[in-house]
Parts: sequence; C-alpha cells; structure tokens
Amino acid sequence: MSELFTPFTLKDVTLRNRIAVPPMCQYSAVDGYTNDWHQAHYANLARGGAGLVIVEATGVSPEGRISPACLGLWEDGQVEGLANIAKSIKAGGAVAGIQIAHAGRKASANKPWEGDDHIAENDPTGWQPIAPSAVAFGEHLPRVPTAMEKTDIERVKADFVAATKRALAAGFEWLELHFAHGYLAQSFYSPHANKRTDEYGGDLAGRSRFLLETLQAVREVWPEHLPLTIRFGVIEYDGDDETMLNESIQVCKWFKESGADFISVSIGFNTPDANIPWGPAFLAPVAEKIRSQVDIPVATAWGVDTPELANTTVQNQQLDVVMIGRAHLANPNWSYHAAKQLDVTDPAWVLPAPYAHWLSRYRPAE
Ligand code: FNR
Ligand code: XEN
Repeated sequence: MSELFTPFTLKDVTLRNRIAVPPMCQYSAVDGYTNDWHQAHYANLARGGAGLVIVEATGVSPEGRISPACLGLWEDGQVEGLANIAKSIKAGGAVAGIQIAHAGRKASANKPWEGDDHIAENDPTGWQPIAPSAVAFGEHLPRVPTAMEKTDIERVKADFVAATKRALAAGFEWLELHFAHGYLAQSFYSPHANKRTDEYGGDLAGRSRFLLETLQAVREVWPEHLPLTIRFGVIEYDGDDETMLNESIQVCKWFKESGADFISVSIGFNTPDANIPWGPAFLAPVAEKIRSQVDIPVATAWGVDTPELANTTVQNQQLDVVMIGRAHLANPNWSYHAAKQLDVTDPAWVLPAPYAHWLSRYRPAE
C-alpha cells in the first residue's frame, strides 16, 4: 500500500489519504460572497479524490482581502454560500477546510491577471492597507500602509474570532490561520516589515505576539475536537535563513503550546529580494525539521507535484500530508491518477463507485 493513500487522523477528523488541496485564491467573488464558480470549483476538487480541500484565503474583514474579488467571512450573510461549498466538499468525500486571512500591506491589489499590483490610490475600488509599520512591501506593491494602533490590533484579533465562529457555523472541520506569505500576521513576524518599538515588535517574543494572541483567541472559540492549523512562513531565503528557521522552530513550539495542531510549512514572502531555491519538494527538508523538532504534524506545498515525490515525502516521514496546488488546477482528478501510477489496488482508488461499475464495461467507440 502506498503511504500516500493511508488515512491521516488529527483530533476527530480523518482524511481518506494524505493528499490535500491547499488554499488557492480564485479572485472571483463579489463583496466577499461565493458564487457558482466557487461551488463548481470546490466540488470538482473534492470529487477528484483529495483527502482535504482547503478553501482559499477568506478575508476576516473587507480591508483584509487581497483584492476586491477575494472571499470574505466578515458578515453573517457570507455563511450560507460557504456552507454550501463545505457540503459539496464533504459530498465528494474530502474533509472541508478553510483558510481565514488578513492581507495586511499586500491588500487592495488587482487580480493577478490584471497586474497583481496595488490598485491605484485614486481608484475608489481600492482601500488603505494596514500593517505593523508604515513600510511598503516594494516596487511591485508600493502602497505605504498605515501603521496599526493597539485598537486596530484588538479589532483584527476580534475579526479573526468572529470569522472562526462563522467558519464553524458553515460546517468546516479544519481551520487554517494564514500566517504566511507576507500578509498581516507574517508581516508582524518579519523584521523586514515590523519596525515597531512597542510590545508587538522588536525581539522574537514581540514579533510573535500578534500571531500567538490571535491563535489563542481563535482556539477559545474553535472546538477542541477539530484541527486548528497554521500556515506559517518559516523561512525567507533572504540570506539569514538559519536564524529565521531557528526562530520559526521556537515560534512553532509556542503555537503548539497555544493549541495549534498542525503546521503547513511555507515561505515568508516578506521581501521582494528573496532568493528562493525553487525545485522539486525543496521545502520538504525544512518541513521535516519543524516536524521533528516541534513534534507536530506538518504539510508543505511548492513543487511536490508528482505521485512518486509526494509518496516519498510521506514514506520518509518528512510530511504527514502533502499539499498539491497547481497540479490540481491542471488535473482535479490528480488523486485517482496518482493511485494508478503508484499501483494502488484498493478499488476505492480506481474510480468513484458510481462511475466504476459502468466504466469497467465501457470501451470508447473507434
Ligand atoms: C496560491 N497560494 C495560496 N496560498 C495560501 O496560503 N492561500 C491562498 O489563498 C493562496 N492562493 C493561491 C492562488 C493560486 C492561484 C496559486 C497558484 C497559489 C499558494 C498555494 O497554496 C501553494 O502553496 C502554491 O501553489 C505552491 O504549491 P504547488 O502549486 O507547487 O503545489
Ligand atoms: C506570495 C505569493 C505566494 C503564492 N500566492 C499566495 C497567495 C495568493 C496569491 C499567490 C495567498 O497566500 N493568498
């Protein structure tokens, strides 16, 4: 039996295999609401065989969206559409996850296929981003954010808590906090973005405070029996990687003490000057380090996209779950194809039962 096709249990939730679809923004919402595109997209991914499907970065507030076309969970009306999506993910046999997020200084951006840059300051569809300090990301995202007051910090934490309650009401069983990719939480952690001199900046404890307080507040309202997970940028590839990774290991230990059940290991993306060593499964050894030194289950994404490679990372105990992103966009049935390639004989992985009976007898007409 391929290790990739063994179940994975975390708290009261069991994934049918170790394959997950990571959150991937669709930039297709209006006012934060889901529509038929999201419904079809997520149902298709779950039907495709993954054990876990995580709904894209969903803003905890309007200003927390990356773009005006991102999903949101800041008002009760947004629950129904997401509940339908959670239902269809479960109908496809996957566990329904959702990532809640605040984009910080990277907010108020155009869609990737319309520039991926900040919306012009005089364009009323955009808004003023907020961040730990009034420091812009760089040339590509040049807008200078407003430095957050303590009242802003309290408000955003409360927004995370309120969005968590709505995610639960919508029926999600796996919650991921977006603490990666240079968005708000990650930028509190990063010395590139956080120049604060109060207790939310400075040393490691200061730069981690916003993340830990948010996690602790969310844990209070997210049920103990369901997985609470963090997507965390543990490394920046900005030249000081050893220091950052050691610090990240410490922060992950604090996450665990504060109630996190699982880390999705990712990249900081806090500076445009990073030199990322792109390559097949390049983050797997980093994730393995977090797994062994923190003693917590982990996943990672980023080019773990062939069945053999995905299987090897699980077999070698580098990863507990493998995030397969773009390969799922190219082929939503990735899991079934992977099962075939890995010679998985369990009939559950040949085809879904309602298709298998007919297709065993079917030959395409010449
Ligand atoms: C992403 N990614 C991403 N990450 C995240 O944490 N939240 C998100 O909403 C998104 N959105 C998103 C949209 C699109 C279109 C892409 C391609 C990527 C990153 C994603 O989850 C994953 O880490 C990367 O795609 C790398 O994994 P693969 O594609 O190499 O398997
Ligand atoms: C910093 C880019 C990493 C990949 N992306 C991540 C996104 C959305 C766009 C693409 C995210 O985390 N929301």
